[in-house]
Amino acid sequence: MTAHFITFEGIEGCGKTTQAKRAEEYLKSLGYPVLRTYEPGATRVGEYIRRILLEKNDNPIPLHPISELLLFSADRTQHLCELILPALEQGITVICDRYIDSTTAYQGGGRGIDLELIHQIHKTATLGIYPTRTYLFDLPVEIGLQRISKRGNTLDRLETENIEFHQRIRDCFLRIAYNNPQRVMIIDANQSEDAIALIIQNDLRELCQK
Ligand code: Z5A
Repeated sequence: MTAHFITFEGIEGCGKTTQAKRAEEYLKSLGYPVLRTYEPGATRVGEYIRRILLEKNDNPIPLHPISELLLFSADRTQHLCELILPALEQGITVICDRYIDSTTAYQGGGRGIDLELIHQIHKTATLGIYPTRTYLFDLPVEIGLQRISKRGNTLDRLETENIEFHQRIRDCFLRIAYNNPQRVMIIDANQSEDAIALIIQNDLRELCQK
């Protein structure tokens, strides 16, 4: 298997982290080396950036939407240089929990930043590295937010946004999928964990043969 760059995307509470872990276990059980990672915050610089962006605080740091976009993008470039690219170069498949589609959906769909500007920034921030497969976990926003609220933690700056904000994000994720059918597989996230894991395993098996 050539090393693949696989991303897991979706609204909050959609279950992608649970499934990213299961996909990692599955590929490892087949003998493939895997790096599972996430955005934002997987590098040392990224930890600082994540704190600015997502600190769970009743009084979050005020941020202009463009500053938010650039901080997620800075985290990404650092992540690519330090972790993703070195792994791919060594033939290690990378599973990444959120990547460019989250920026398009949250900062574009959610915040309303011009999508053309976001795509231009992606070209620079990604160093031209795009995923070969993306699993989009699609779920009604109300269910995702219910799952998150069960955790009972203080919410971060994005989790406290209203339901319309989250609905725009879901719609934008779906548009990305319709525009990129070769890369993005939509998964109905309102199924059991086992049913979803099986769908992904079947797809990964095919991907491994390429
Ligand atoms: N963000 C952005 O705006 N722009 C960007 O460019 C990037 C990110 C990269 C990162 O948050 C935030 O940054 C995110 C987008 C924004 N928005 N917010 N807030 P994070 O890293 O803290 O967390 P997250 O990525 O949003 O993930 P999450 O919401 O914590 O969870 P999840 O990955 O979607 O799901 P999960 O942890 O696997 O499951 C959530 C719960 O549901 C958990 O209790 C599970 O046990 C349960 N679960 C899982 N699967 C199922 C099924 N199938 N049925 C029932 N229950 C389930």
